[in-house]
Amino acid sequence: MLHLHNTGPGLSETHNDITVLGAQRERRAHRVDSRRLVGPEEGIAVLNDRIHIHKTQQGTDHADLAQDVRYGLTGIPKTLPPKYFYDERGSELFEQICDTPEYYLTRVEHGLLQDVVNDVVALTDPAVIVELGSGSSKKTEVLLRAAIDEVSPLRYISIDISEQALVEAGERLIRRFSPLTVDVLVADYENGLNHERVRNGEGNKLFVFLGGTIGNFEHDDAVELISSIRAQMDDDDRLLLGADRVKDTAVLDRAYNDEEGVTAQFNKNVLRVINRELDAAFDLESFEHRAFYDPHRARIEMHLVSRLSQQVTISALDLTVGFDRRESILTEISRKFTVESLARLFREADMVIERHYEPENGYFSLIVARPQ
Ligand code: AVI
Repeated sequence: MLHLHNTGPGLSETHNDITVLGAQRERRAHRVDSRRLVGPEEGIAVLNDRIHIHKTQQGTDHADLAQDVRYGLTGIPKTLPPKYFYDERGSELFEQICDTPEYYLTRVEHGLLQDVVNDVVALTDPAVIVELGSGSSKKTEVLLRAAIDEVSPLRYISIDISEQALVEAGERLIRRFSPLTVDVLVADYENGLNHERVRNGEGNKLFVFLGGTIGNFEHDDAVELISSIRAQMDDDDRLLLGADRVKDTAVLDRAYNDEEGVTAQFNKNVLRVINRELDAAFDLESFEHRAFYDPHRARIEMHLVSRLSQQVTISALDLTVGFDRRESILTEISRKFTVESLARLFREADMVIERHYEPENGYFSLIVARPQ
């Protein structure tokens, strides 16, 4: 079951409408299924024709990491940017987090997307889907299945820094959906959004930013990111954004402290990355994972806390970092939104919310927005 916030004229959806949306989805999914191409046996040549991989950042990653680590670990308090979680191992750990019973975000967003996807497609009529931070693109399949039709070709552009996950996902998608072409942009968001593949092209574009990743940005950075998506949009283009919502603190705390300890491993993975890439000597056992919800700032904070007073050398930076006992590194924030804070976010990015979908428990939001 689903609620839609009434965000504009003519939008007085009720639960009855949602039932209808579900029925449309079933019919449409059936029709599209019968068009699936498929099976790896159908050939790598076709596959290569329909997938292009573009790397935009070769050579800069390492310098960025060095600069960010020096800046973050010599500052007060110590911080590290969350993007460095996601090497191959980190991306796999994140996929595992999504499967833990405590991490509701992925499941709730996926279910909500299934419920509303036909409405989203009818509203946005995309010829090109541009996804930021797509990772394994699993949820995107729901969207692609609904957006592909018999006559018009669909182009999918995925932007992420995790090359392996992107390429695997791209290959899977073109096997599964026959009229689809894929451009894989191995890039950060800024470079990806400015890529000529994103700037050029016919037809409506639907930009997609799912998973609640917008919450990993401070407010001003989130406004800047949405503004830079907006800068690539024509009047008929749209943005589909997923955002996690403020809810019971215990539910939030559990989601970032799963019993199996996958999130703890994911958190510590940033130290592995620094050890490997910058020849550092972090002892992972001497740091503990700590994540908690701060209701005043409406955000989860994730930290790595030093169990002891220690010095850690980072050879490639010619730097030794001192830690007091219980001193922590802030490794990630994950902001949680209200209907009002989401409205403010889009307003400040000069965008208008056209649809705001949420499940009955209000756990998550999917928003379709257009340029003001
Ligand atoms: C990617 N991002 C939306 C996740 C989140 O929930 O903020 C990353 C994550 N960190 C710990 N668990 C998941």
